[in-house]
Amino acid sequence: MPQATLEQLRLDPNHPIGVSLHTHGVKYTQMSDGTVHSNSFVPPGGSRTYIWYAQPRNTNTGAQGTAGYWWYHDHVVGGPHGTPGIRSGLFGGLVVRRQGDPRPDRTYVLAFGDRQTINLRRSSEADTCDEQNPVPGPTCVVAKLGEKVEFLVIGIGDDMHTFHVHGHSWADTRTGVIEGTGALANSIPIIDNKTVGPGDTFGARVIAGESVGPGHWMLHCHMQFHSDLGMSTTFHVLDENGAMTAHAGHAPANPVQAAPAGGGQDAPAHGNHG
Ligand SMILES: [Cu+2]
Repeated sequence: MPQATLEQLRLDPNHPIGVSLHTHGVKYTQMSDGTVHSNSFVPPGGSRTYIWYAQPRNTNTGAQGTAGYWWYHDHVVGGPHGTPGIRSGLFGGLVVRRQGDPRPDRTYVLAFGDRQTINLRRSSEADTCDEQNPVPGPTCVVAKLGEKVEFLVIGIGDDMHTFHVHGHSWADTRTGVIEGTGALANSIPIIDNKTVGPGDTFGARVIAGESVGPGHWMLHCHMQFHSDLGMSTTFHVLDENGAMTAHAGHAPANPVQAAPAGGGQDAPAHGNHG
């Protein structure tokens, strides 16, 4: 990279230029922390191997292990916290499973972030699925009817968000799946909306189209002013043949007028006083 370009990237003359890989949740020595603070970043033209360790639980020592839904990100671009690096997309998702954990058919990483973005896009740019040939990716969330779909939701930036998907719900457990049928299993809440703050990560496991069928299901932040500004995409559920169903469109051609309050001849009674 030309020196002039590097200098243009330098936001803080006292901060070195480079990139790094900093992860959450798993174990590493400080030499794999990915910070200027620990001198574990990569200067221009350099390279570095980062080593992470996944660990099982240890009931003898009380160590909780590293299974979970995590993310990794740059920590040095533009400043000691890598804020411009994260904002420009230098992040990703990391799943660590315990042996025997249920495996999904598909995993989508969805970062909810600043300026009402999902994976740094909003409105129509957040959903670029080609209806004839949908290619799964950061801006094309698609699955076939019945597939087990795992969402790894990441909060980036400065705002709180909520992850909400229409027509689907999941168990609020470590894996999104309930094991067993006892009283404890029955006490686990089933949810369809979950708060995600900056740096938070969680997994949500759904069965595509289960009990609701294929279609184009909205997936959005439920902070209303965020969704109104475009923090919304679509979970496309294909039919059993892998075909996209016809899109119903955003509004009916001939909108049906809502029945006025108070009801008319056909309005159902609101109570039974007999
Ligand atoms: Cu939001």
